[in-house]
This record gives sequence, structure tokens and C-alpha cells, in this order.
Amino acid sequence: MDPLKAKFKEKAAALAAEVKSMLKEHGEKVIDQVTLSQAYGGMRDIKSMIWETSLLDAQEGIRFRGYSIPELSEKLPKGRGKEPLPEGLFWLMLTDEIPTEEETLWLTNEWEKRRNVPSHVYAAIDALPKETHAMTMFTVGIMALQTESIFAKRYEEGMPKSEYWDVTYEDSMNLIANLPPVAAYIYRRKFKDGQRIEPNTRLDWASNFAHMLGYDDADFKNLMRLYMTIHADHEGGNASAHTTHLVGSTLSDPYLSFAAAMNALAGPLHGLANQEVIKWIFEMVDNLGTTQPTDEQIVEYVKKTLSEGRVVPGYGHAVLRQPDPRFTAQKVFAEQYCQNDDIVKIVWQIFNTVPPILQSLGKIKNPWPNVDAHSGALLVHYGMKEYGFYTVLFGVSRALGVLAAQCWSRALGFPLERPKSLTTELVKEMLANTEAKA
Ligand code: HAX
Repeated sequence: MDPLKAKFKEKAAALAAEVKSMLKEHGEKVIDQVTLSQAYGGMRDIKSMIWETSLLDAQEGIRFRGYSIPELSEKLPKGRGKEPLPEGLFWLMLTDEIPTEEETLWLTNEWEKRRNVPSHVYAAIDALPKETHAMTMFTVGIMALQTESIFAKRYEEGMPKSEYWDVTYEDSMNLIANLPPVAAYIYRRKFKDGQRIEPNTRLDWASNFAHMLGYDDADFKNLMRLYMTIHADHEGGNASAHTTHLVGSTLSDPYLSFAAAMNALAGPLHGLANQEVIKWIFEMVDNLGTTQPTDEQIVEYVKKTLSEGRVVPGYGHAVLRQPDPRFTAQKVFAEQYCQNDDIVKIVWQIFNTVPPILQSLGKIKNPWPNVDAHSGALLVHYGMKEYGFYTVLFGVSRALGVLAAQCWSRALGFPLERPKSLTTELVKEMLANTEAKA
């Protein structure tokens, strides 16, 4: 058994036993209650799911296994680059331990060994017209990869429940290894010459992805390491994570669950916001006729956007109530690598001018930037202007968190997810009964 799987097996067995006895003793304890507003209002803040790999605090932002982004930046191995390697984060999410440089290198090599995209995956993408959105191509590519699912094959053969975690781990590792070449091909086919760039076996996972996309600049590779790390996980309730969790709970294999998650990520209120942000900024620049607008011009443009009944993309969040630390991490990167870039400067001007305007609407709960407010400007700086591809980058990173979490879900034996729904008719009856009793 490989070292990561062996460590995961040991940790999972211990936690599964602990959870079992905790449920035996405290299973009936109440951890939350649900209001009518929550039932109608997108289930905000209802504590009803277990997600081991990360936890989100409204004020402080995301912590991966207890570590904030600045702490991860300090503690995770960096290999030959300047930013933490996503391999290290995956190891941490799966085992609750910061890996050594050697363990991280082992994982780089392991994903390298597992990379093997069948030709029918590229053929499935080729069957789509080039105008197809990159996220649709990505989902099709993942679905085509599903032919390789060990979970599905073993289930068909009658695998016992005790083996679910093992094949989920195998599928997750293989899927993560194969996402970068598939995603890179989508970029090359849709936006470049259609030729695949062969991987460089000496590079780590994120920088090899950059290389296959056609970007060999050392700083772009650092950006990809950072990008792939900070977008990986955001606890379990966000739409892409929750979709993976829900679909996986039916024992759909990791490929099917992850493809479903990517369809959730493709919505403009979720991951697609990263393309919407830069599209909106490009429209602003075109509209104003300058890449160096004044704050006043930006304020006017924001007001125009709001008056058209549109949202300001990249701002607001269902949980966060402060600037997103993932936004801050990208700002820190930009301050170091590209502070004189016009589009980066616009992103910072928006950061200074937009929150008070949103606040003045009197209805928005969080006027601060989220992760998507900054990422496009960094990509544009390095020449990747094709914003229709940005959500695919997010998706490749998101695989790390949701698949590590899916390994945990199968190891802890989580059952089919099936919450209760109500009709408005029944709600009215319940209210009438409560009033009658009062
Ligand atoms: N611009 C304008 N209005 C906004 C707004 C924004 N950025 N964010 C919220 N509002 C509005 C809402 O549309 C809502 O208006 P109505 O009552 O008229 O419907 C009101 O303010 C209250 O919303 P909220 O409770 O503060 O926010 P929600 O939890 O309902 O929604 C969203 C959170 C992220 C969907 C929301 O802030 C939004 O639409 N933001 C812009 C899109 C975006 O950046 N999405 C990415 C989020 C992060 C992420 O998942 N990345 O992948």
C-alpha cells in the first residue's frame, strides 16, 4: 500500500471508531435549529453536514485542517518554487498532517505515474464545436474519463462496503493526475492551435499544468501553485463541494460526482464569477476608453451596473463577512510580481471604491471582495486573456478538496444524503397550528 493511502487508512479507522462512539453517546444532542427564513433562503448557515478537510469562519475566512492561508504559505513544502505546492495541501487535507518535502515529492511523482488520458477523452472533447463553453468541454472530458473508474468496476463486481474508501482513493488520485492534461487540451483546442503540449515529467503538478497550457514563465508557474492551493476547498456547504457530497452519497463514483460538481461551479453566482469579473472590467475599460480610470469613473460605472439590475461580480459572499483571505493572498502576490499592471490597479481601485457603494444598498450582507475578484487580473498579466477558460482553472483546483473530502465520506461510511422538503401549503398549516396552540 502506498504511504499516503496507508496513512489515510490509519487516520480514517481511528476517526471512524471515534465518531461511532460519539454518536452512540451523543447522537440525540441538538446542534442547530432551522428557521422558516433559512428553509426559503438557501439553507444559509444550517449545520447539517460533516466535511473534514476545511472549515470556514465568517470573519476569518477559510482554514484548511486548522491552518489559515498565510500559515499554509509558511508551512507547506514549496519544492523548487516560491509558493506552496498543492500536493502538500492534498496530503494535509487527506491525513491532517503537514507533509515533508520528501512526501510531497512522492505525491508529485505518484500523480505523474498515474497520468494516462485515454484517447477517447480527447475525441469526446473534439466532438464538441469550438464555441462550446470551456466548462461544458471540461465536464464532458471528466465524464469521458469515467470509463476508467475503479469504483464503478469494483461495484459492478460486488465489492463489499468495507472497500469503498480504497477505490474512492484510487479514483481520486487518478482523476487528479489526469485533470491538468484534459484542462490544458481544452485551452489549446478552444483558444490556441489545437496542439497538445507534452508534459514535462520533471515539473510539479501545478507547474506542469502551466507548461501544458503553454505558459513556461517561472512566475506564472508560481501563480499556478498559489492558485491551485487557495481554490482547493471552502468547507462543505458551497455549491460545488455540496454537489460532490450529494452525488457521491448515492455511491456515484468520484468521476460522476466531480463532473456534477463542475456543473455547479459553472454558475455565475459561484465559480463562473471569475470570468464575469474580468469580462466586466474589460467592458468598463472599453466603455471608459482608458485602462487607467479614475476612482470617480469606476464609481459611476459600478452605479450603472447596479442600476441595470446586475450584480457586481466578485463581491459578496453567502458566508464571509470580511474581505476573502483568498483575495488578500492574490493581492499580496500581485504586490510582489505585478503591482504596476493597469488591470491589477483597477482591481485595487474597485476594492477601495465598491464596498461603501454596496453597503449603501442596505441589503447586501457582505460588501467585500471574494476569491474571484482578483484572479483574472493576475492571469491577464501573464497573457491569459481568454476569460472563458478561467472557471476550468478553478475546477482543477477544486478537485483537490472535494475529492479528499469524498475519500473521507466513504471512509466514515456516510449514508445517502436525503434532507426533508416541505410545501408552502404544509408550512401554512404548521404556522396555523402553532398560532392555534399559542
Ligand atoms: N452586487 C450587487 N448586489 C449584490 C451583490 C453584489 N455583488 N451581492 C449580493 N447582492 C444582493 C443580492 O442579489 C440580494 O439582492 P435581492 O435581495 O434583491 O435578491 C441582496 O444583495 C442580499 O444578498 P446577500 O444575502 O448579501 O448574498 P447571498 O448570500 O444571497 O449571495 C452571492 C451571495 C455570492 C451569490 C452574492 O453576493 C453575489 O451574487 N455576488 C456576485 C457574484 C459572485 O461574486 N459570486 C462568487 C461568490 C464566491 C464564489 O462562490 N466563488 O466561486
